[in-house]
Amino acid sequence: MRITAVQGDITEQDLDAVVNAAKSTLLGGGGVDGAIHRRGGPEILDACKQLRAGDYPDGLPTGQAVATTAGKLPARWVIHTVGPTYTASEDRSELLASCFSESLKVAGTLGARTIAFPAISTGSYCYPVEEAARIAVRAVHDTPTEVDVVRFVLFDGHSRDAFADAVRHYG
Ligand code: AR6
Repeated sequence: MRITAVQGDITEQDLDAVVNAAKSTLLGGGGVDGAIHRRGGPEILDACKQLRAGDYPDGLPTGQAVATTAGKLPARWVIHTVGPTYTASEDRSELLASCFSESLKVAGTLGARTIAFPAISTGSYCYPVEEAARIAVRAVHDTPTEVDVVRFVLFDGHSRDAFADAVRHYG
């Protein structure tokens, strides 16, 4: 598996699947979530509403993942996952790691071989980016998968550097 960290916009990635840092309602929000729904168009929200009407009436639990169409995005699928909100009083690293391992499992069931991840939980959910990067890269590295390209796509230079460091150490 080839793991890389690049600076860029995840909505422009021409890979099989892009991962969305969703909220558990699956009904859109800000950050990456807002960008994916905006650029992908209403097909993604329609698919999310169907998931809510079907298998996920109470929303998607933290640490789990589910796929929809990618609408107008260059990718084929969006894999939605819900990161934990950071708190110093409780270790939520397993939940964050689960976002990556569960997304890879969903990718496997779709037959996706290439996938882009954002820096899940490091925006609105306040995870310190260096810690999140270590957790993310270790989780990807430790998950048995058919996926052979994993690209972390980071919006800002600081996050890119943190993920590039983690890839050097743990990838
Ligand atoms: N491409 C790549 N990275 C991006 C993009 C983009 N287009 N846009 C933002 N980022 P966040 P979270 C970066 O807040 O912390 C939402 O409202 C951003 O700079 O999107 O998991 C959802 O609806 C940051 O580094 O995700 C949820 O309610 C990183 O992506 C909640 O926020 C993650 O920031 C999820 O919070």
